[in-house]
Amino acid sequence: MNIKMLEFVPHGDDRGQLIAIENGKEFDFTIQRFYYIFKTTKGTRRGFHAHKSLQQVLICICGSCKLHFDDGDETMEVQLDSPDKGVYVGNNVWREMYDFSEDAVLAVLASDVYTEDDYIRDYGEFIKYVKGEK
Ligand code: T46
Repeated sequence: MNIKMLEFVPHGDDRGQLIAIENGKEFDFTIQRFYYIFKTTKGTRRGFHAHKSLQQVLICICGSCKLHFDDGDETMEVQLDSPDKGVYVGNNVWREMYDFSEDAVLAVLASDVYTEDDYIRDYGEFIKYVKGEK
């Protein structure tokens, strides 16, 4: 599956921790967009789509959440519960985000600007898309 767990090394001292992410260091794409999901409603499940081209890195910078991934052949569950942990999500991966803690802030670094045309929001269509492409 086009998913990779990432660990960021904090610069820590007696004042606290700092994590820096620079283009070309932790993953291959150039960051074109940053967005974050917060104040999620209790019990909510988001996502339910795949991207045709977009690559992203997801980091739960506060609190925790879980992620469900599906590439049409296999599924995978990931828990993000620390700001030094991230997950790279390549294209053609169905994703759902769930079990957000009340304080969760899910930050996302993306390889491109927002384009609705890049989304596949219907699971049946996604399966046809990936099966046709493989
Ligand atoms: C993803 C997961 C992890 C924008 O206008 N600009 C943006 O950059 C984004 C990401 C969203 N939007 C608008 C589109 C919708 O009207 O914000 C609204 C909520 O977006 P969406 O329902 O797609 O949110 P999620 O949480 O289901 O999915 C988001 C990203 O869209 C998606 O790329 O991988 O987070």
